[in-house]
Amino acid sequence: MPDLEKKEEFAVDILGEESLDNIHHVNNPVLDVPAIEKNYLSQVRSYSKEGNAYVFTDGKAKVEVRIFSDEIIRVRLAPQGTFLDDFSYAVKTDLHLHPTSFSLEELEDAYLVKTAATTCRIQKDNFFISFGDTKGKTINRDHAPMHWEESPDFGGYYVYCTKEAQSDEAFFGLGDKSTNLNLRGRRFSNWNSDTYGFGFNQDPLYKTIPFYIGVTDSDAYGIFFDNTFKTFFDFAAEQNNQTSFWSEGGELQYYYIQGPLMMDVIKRYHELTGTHYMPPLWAIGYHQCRWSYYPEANVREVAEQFRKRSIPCDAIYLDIDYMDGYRCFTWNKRYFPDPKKMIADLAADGFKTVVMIDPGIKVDEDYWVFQEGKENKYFCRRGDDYFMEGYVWPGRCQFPDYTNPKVREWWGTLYEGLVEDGVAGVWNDMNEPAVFGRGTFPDDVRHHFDGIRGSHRKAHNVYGMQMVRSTYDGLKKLQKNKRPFTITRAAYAGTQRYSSVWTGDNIATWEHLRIGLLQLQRLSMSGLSFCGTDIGGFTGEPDGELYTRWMQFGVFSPFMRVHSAGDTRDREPWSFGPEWEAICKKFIELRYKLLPYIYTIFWRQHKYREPILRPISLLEQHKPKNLLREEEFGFGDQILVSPVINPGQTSKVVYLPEGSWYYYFGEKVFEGGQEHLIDTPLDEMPVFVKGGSVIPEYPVMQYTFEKNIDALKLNIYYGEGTHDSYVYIDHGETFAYEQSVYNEKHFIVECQNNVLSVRQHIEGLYNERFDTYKLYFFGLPAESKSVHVDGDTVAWSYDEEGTPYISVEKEFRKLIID
Ligand code: MIG
Repeated sequence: MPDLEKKEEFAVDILGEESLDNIHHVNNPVLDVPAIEKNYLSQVRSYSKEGNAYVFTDGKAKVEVRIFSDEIIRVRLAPQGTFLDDFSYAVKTDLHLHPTSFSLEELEDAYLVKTAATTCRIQKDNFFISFGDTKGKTINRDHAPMHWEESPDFGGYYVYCTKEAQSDEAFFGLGDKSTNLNLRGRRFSNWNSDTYGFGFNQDPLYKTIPFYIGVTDSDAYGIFFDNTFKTFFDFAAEQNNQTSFWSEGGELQYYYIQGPLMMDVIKRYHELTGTHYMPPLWAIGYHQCRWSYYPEANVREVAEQFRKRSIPCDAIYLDIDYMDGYRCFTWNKRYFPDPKKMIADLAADGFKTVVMIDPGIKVDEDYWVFQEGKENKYFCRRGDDYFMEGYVWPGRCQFPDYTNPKVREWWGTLYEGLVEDGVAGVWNDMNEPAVFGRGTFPDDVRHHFDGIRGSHRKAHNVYGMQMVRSTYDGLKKLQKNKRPFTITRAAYAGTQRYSSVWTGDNIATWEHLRIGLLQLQRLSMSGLSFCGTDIGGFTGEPDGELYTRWMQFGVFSPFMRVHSAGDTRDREPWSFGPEWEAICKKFIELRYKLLPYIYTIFWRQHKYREPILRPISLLEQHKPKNLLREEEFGFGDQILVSPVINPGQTSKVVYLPEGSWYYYFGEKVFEGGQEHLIDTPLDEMPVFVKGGSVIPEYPVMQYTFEKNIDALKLNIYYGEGTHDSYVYIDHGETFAYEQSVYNEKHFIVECQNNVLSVRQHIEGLYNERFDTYKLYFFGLPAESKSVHVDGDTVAWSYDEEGTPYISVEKEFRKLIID
């Protein structure tokens, strides 16, 4: 409370005796305003139960501990006792999470909130919060009570959480960071930024995924700090024994996600934030992009070359130059006089057309998009109500406020013309948002934030996500329930529900090939499985070797697209001469052979929440050394690759997880659980198939659905033990799979004492056109002689390479080779 006497003294002091009469005007008792400093929770004084949550208080501040499931618990802090709106762009709105049971137990020194799997302990005397299993083991604990500091310029608080870092703990996650997989010893910030030609360790980049996983060999847990303001993470960098995260505003709100395996944590993170829907099949083929292919003759020429050279390709991209003066949703009629015809011709030849759309709308009174946006007040405004204006490609622009649901709805309808023209997919760029000169919007820009309101400080990191969300929703309606294909550069946690992503403007260097390898694994662990790099490097000039090695990595990138900046030399697969072309072709063909496998791992991602790329740490966290491996990764469950990322490399040490592994380009089988030296000739790369797998394979096609499949080829690899494999098939286009119109085949392969058996279970309502499987067997013991399928004996056939195969009805139940 201000001390009035003191105040008077103070006034007399600085103003002199005569101004005492005016004391009530000098109403600024500076000395009595509490200093701005960090405040910490003190002691727990009481608690109350509110539905699935308990709210603890130290008398003033409140902490809510809400139970989402047995393994997911959310903690929120209200420094003055009032929580902010419970709203999130990241978390799914249709969450179906429930704990099986939970209870509160009061001990002398603590409260225990217990679920069937997790114990959250709130220490009474200091408000430390910790998490552990139900047997008393602590997995993650506070190093300091949650704290905050008033933010006088903006209101609200800087909010902080500091946890202990164990000496052997490694950290993973955070989206697109261009650094080592293990984040330990580093500090990061999240503020979506247009970072052309970014470097190793540069931070922040384009995306904000405030989710990390802490791992020791025995336990993993996740922390999802769902805060859209500029956030910071320190992984035992400043203090070797502490991990902190904090924000410049908003609420200290985080989800603790229990393991014990990294895979469990990632799946549960997907439960909260969703997965990517099944992409249209063509979206996982090979894509050719360039800034920019124009005019029309150039686009047609590139497409023709692909077909002439028999190099498969499913999509061709039009970058900004297709527009009329960079006005979104228009065509430059000089370059593209009849876009509808061009797109139809390309489609007849098996090419989908994807076009760029940016957020900046040209300030031009004669331009319908600008007119509509202006009339309906859809553009962002500054603190003092001026329109937010800035320069981007079209010149002076205004920017839609995608955090307004009405604006999202409107933006979605703008694609009508492009969809009518036959455009199949949309590429959203510059949505950090990027503004020339100043980088991004100033902080005072106001946003609707779905009715909750906020300045750009709060909306910045979700701007791109909300843009691509509206693109996705719009396309879904316009394309009559066909699955949209969208790609975005900026993202916030949960963006996977609406879009694929790419890593932005990388450089044509070997270092960047490595950065891409790290980024894609990290994105995949952070919920954004459908990700890719600009193969070959966006800026700079790759030589044939770098381009080709990058193409090889591209086969095992969930999104496979070559892209390059306008001022670089040609980047088509044939641009580096016939030798490199032949290798690139071989590898693009490999992508097409693997399509049914890749499609299946997208299904596993969508339905079972499994990340597509799996670093070794994720496959085998129980071996401490594996937490540091970063070049090998699982591409789905059955294929392991280790891209070649150095020039002139003729061999490479590759760690293979437990099990047996078949080298894809030869006969050799390697024992897992150890490292091997693998030859890396230019036309091969370390690719291995796990013993016991069933890998579906399509014949090479020039584009998806070019040919009908008469019989599905399944490659079966002998491997001791019992192994599960899946093959997912649907018609590749609509959301009918949500009504079970798909076919999921589950194969259980058992190999023991030279006997191999395969059982099959089929689920779903889709019936493929083919009736038979051709089963090819690899690594069969010499003793294997006869084949019995559902009781009948079947005769062996052999292909040109001598590989034994049989044809069986696709409904077969059980097969034994002994
Ligand atoms: O200011 O549209 O990252 O992929 O080719 C550059 C032109 C804008 C940046 C994207 C890049 C794209 C380029 N864009």
